[in-house]
Amino acid sequence: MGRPNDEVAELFQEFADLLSITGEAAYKVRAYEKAARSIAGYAEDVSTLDLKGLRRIPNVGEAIAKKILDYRETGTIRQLEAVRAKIPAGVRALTAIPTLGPKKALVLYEDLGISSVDELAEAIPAGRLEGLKGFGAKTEENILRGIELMRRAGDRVLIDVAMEVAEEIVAALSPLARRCEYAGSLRRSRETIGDVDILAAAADSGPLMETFAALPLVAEVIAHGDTKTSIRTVKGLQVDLRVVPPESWGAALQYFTGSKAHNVRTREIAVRAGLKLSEYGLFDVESGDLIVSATEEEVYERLGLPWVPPTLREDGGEIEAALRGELPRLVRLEDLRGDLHSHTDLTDGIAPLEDMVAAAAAQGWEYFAITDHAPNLFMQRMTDEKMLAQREAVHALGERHPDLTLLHGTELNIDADGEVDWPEEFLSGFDLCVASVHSLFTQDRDTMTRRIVRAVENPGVHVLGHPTARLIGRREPVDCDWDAVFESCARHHTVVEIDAFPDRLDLPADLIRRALRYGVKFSIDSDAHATGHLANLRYGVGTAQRGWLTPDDVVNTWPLDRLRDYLGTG
Ligand code: DGT
Ligand code: CA
Ligand code: CA
Ligand code: ZN
Repeated sequence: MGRPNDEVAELFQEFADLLSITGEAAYKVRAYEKAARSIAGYAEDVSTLDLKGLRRIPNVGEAIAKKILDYRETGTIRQLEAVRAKIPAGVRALTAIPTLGPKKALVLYEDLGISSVDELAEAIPAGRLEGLKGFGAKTEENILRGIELMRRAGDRVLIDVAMEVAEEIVAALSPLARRCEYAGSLRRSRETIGDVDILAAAADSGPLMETFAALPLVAEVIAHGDTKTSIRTVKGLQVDLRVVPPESWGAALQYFTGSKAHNVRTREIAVRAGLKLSEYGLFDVESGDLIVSATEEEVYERLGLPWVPPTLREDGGEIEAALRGELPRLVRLEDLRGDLHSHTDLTDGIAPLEDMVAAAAAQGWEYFAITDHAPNLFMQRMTDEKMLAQREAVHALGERHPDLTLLHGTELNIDADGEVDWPEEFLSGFDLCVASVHSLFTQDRDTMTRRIVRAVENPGVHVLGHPTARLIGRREPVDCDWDAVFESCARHHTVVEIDAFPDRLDLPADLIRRALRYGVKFSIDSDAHATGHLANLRYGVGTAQRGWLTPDDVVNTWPLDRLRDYLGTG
């Protein structure tokens, strides 16, 4: 089950969506949205707080705190049930389309009787929306893009959603097993996960299968057997548990980690060596004997290969590199010495500066950059005065954290032409500037390329933030000549960010590998808007590994002096 905070946050987000359908005032809708974000990002567990404790959560007042208590007592919120009852399920189905707002969904339902995504996907090309107020060609195109995005995402979930489930199951089963780990795409750190594969080693599978099928997160048992049991969680995610004898652990873990393409290659190598590799183990073909393979290292060794890190197992050249003894020493979470992108409640973060800095200090880092949004993201209401006051506060706070160097930075907005919020003179007052695209995502390729390259060339810009601006399952990456951008980044020493937020993971792994060829340097950043978000860095590291990055490629594994030298800010 999700963290109680996430569950409550989802309810308030839904409440906000439904209220906007019923025509509730915008400020009220926003209040619930803000509360949802605050609750999701709040460090303390809402299920343990009393009314007073709840009211200390930013953006949570008396009324919302009471609704949380109501939820805890009854498992639901009365006001939410009331609006749910007012809004037809058909409208709610339509609002699942990322590019269709609740108001337009209601119009489609009321005026045309459209009540499902499939129906809408047919109605648009059939011209049924023509003449409907507020639905021009551009809107139609947008909706179709949203449907396409949604269909492509299919039933896959973001990596953090799958990880939470996997870790809960591994923790529950480990006491009953010799070994227990998650395998499949999750172990390879793919950006989205189809289903979770859990592998356990035990002499007797019975108790493991029983415990698994009875876990509180199970909504449905799909198949129950001695070697494999599959369940569906309350959130609809499928989890397969396989139990193997301890002597097959290494071969089974290798098999179920995949990818299929990587396994095809390892099996071929086995065949050439007179061996047979399957989920049951590694066998000598002639004698039929099981070659004991308690670890993956042993399996790879018998194949004449060094152990291949799971994040490389995509048949993307890792077998060849392994045979040549040239696998990269991949960057790890422990290598990070700091974070170059974070927000506070001065803009859209939910934690005050002091809390963000304390959380960074607790990581044992050497440096930490605070990079709140610059003024052109108008909703955030930044001003020069606020920014300079924050700088003072950062300097003062720095004295309380002698082991942590605080960098006062900002996240600039790359405007339509590649300009950023402030002139060079003001920019030079910052220790570190991230610049990102936050608007006009659909510019054509040439315009977008010129726009981003211009920002990259700006001497006041140090990091290109979430470069493709994609939101997984919700917004396409911008169209851009990435070779031109990467070439420029390498030349101007502009660092390319790998934003670790699970719905961004931006730059994606395939583009990381492309950028690497230009000698680009990267930063793995949390883009944290709450203290808990620092934990997302693990997904940024996973993505960096899938891009074959070593610590030398990642600037925030470097000592601060080297980083400053590279950026020319020393
Ligand atoms: P997913 O679940 O779509 O995110 O991706 P995976 O890679 O977790 O795929 P999944 O769950 O179908 O299978 C887990 C692993 O088991 C897969 O990476 C490799 C192995 N595997 C499953 N079926 C086959 C198969 O038919 N042939 C081979 N060689 N390996 C398989
Ligand atoms: Ca899987
Ligand atoms: Ca599976
Ligand atoms: Zn941003």
